[in-house]
Amino acid sequence: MGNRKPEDIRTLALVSHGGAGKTSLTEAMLFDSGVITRMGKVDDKNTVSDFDPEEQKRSISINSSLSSFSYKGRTIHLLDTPGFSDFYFEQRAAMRVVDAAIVAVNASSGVEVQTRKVWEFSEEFKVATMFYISRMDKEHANFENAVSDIQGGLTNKALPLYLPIGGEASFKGLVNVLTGRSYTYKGDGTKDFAEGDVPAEMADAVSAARDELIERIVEADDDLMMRYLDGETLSEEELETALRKAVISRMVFPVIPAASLPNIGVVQILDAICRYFPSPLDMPPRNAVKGDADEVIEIAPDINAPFMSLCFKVMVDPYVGKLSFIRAFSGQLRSDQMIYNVTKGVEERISSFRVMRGKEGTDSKEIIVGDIAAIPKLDSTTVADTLSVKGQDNRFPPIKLPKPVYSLAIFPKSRADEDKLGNAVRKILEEDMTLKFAKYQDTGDSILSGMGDMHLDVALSRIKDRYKVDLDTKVPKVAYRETIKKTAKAQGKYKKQTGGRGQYGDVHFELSPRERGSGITFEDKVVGGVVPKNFIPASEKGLREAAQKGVIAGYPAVDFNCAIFDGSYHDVDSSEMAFKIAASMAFKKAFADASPILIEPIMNIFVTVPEDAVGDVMGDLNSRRGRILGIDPEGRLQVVRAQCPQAELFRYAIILRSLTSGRGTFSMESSHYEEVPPDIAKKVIDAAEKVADEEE
Ligand SMILES: Nc1nc2c(ncn2[C@@H]2O[C@H](COP(=O)(O)OP(=O)(O)OP(=O)(O)O)[C@@H](O)[C@H]2O)c(=O)[nH]1
Ligand SMILES: [Mg+2]
Repeated sequence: MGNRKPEDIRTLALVSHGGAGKTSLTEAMLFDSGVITRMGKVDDKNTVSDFDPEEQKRSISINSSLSSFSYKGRTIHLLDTPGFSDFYFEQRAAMRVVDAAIVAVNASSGVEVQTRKVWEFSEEFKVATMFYISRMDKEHANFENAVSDIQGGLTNKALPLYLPIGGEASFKGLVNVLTGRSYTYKGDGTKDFAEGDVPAEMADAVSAARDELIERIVEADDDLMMRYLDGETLSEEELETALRKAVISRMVFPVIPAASLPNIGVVQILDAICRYFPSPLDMPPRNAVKGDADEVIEIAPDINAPFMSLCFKVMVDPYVGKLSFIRAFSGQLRSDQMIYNVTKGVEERISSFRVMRGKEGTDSKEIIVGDIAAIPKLDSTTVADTLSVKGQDNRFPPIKLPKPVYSLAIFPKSRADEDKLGNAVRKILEEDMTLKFAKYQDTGDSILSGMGDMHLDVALSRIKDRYKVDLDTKVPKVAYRETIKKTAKAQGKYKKQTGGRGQYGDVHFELSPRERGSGITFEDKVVGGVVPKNFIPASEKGLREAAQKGVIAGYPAVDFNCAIFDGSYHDVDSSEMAFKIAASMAFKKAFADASPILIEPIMNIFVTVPEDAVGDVMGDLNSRRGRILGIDPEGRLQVVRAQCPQAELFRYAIILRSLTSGRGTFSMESSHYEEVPPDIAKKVIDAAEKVADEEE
């Protein structure tokens, strides 16, 4: 990749709802640009970008996959992202580091839930965007419907640059509405087409689309606008230049119909990428933070500025090792230089820059502004780190991670599995920022959390296949707590007279309820030294330890005040140990008399669904003991706000998918604790007793 100019680089992401055809388009582009000689298929599990065994097992993409290649003198860095909703964060992470995006919209289903999401990313990161109306050769493909769906639901600045010739099984080419040239494909899977004029029956449609497009394009250029309004004919070249300007400034989002499997229209997409998408130099500066201060500075895409890049992806191959994917936002770097990780404050050696094509890579000696490449074996680098050169301390802002919505408790099957688990989990977490792993003190469970059941399924399958760790999984335990509803007093007296020195401790406790979430307080109300000062801390310690284990069902007791107000001691036999035991006895008795209850975590949940699913979602939440707080419109969708016990939500990712045929998304966060209804509390207490009996 030597002697390249940043002007000739195009860095883009393919994004969409799951299955719209991104991976197939990538494959066709690689074929049409001569990089591969045989076109693979997702269903045959032999595409360049779906190379991961987990992807091939499921015939869907799971990770974003980079293909860098040359086409007509340009370097194209293409990130093929996964569209399945559990992996939407990969799409967002990709959108952060590209200059442009192609949103694939399935010609037979139009705008879907995830299409809307990726459109939000397009707006958030302000990347130049084109729409690819995909799978035009499939039955029920309907270009007009897909376009009006986009115009009505996403943006009215999306306008056809090409119109399809035919559709479904008879889809055979496309017409450029600006130039009036038509491209009719042989239909034999090659990229060969015959160029011609507009088919007569399409003349009116092409002319109308042309007028509409030109009206938009000239808005990007005042001079052109004046001449257009004066009725002047604008040259093809002028229109081309203005269209490029309009695409880069997001005033127009061109729409192109195509089909990757029969390879029709893919060349036109490639040409549009080269012609209309920005080079890195066309992009506005990126914000960064200077040193430890919060001072925001701008990083301009200048090849002569100091080298600045962002690591946006880490891939750990069990054989090749770790690869860190970086996007260069300014300057250039050679592989014989050192790279400085500003975020970690560590300098690391670069062995080479890998120019990636799926899982394969070739070595390159340099990287320049606009490039994406992978660097092997940067030990201290993780996702979202800023990589620069020594002496620089500017950092790109951190990435906001989504909260996990689905969790499983995991249990190693054998001792050997337990020993290997730590390493395996560390490796997969390094690659995937949206996975979380934690041991919960409350319940003792080791919990793996992520963005949905598919996400965890993939993670568990990787742990098993790559790292040979066998695990059982269970629905996590609810972190119940115990508390009291009224005040009660009790005495705890521990007295033991054995051979030598005896044991003596005696305390009187009064427990009273405190506000939810306020924890445990301890009050010394002893008068006249009936319990000597030196035994008070031991009494408190005994209380707090006993509270950890609870009284009614073994869950931590919380939110009460304990006052020690009386007691007695023995000159010889009293000890800290004896007072700890006495305190524990007093606590248990008083707690049992103070109307103890179980409380459970309540979540705030936000469910985003199309209007027609709102009723089902509300009905379902009601049946889960949920409380609907409100419904707010969000674009064409509705957000149902509710509170619902956590115990009812462990499988919500799966439930919502089946309720809405995958059209719903949700997020949740902990809110507060509430009393468990008596019938459910009884079941929890009975289950705890059963476990306690088994353990005895
Ligand atoms: N007939 C036809 N089928 C297509 C076309 N493009 C993709 N498909 C099929 O649609 C399915 C999904 O295609 P993919 O390329 O995997 O779609 P994707 O957007 O990469 O999917 P995810 O990565 O899982 O989001 C596969 O079965 C493809 O063979 C097309 O142009 N025509
Ligand atoms: Mg894919």
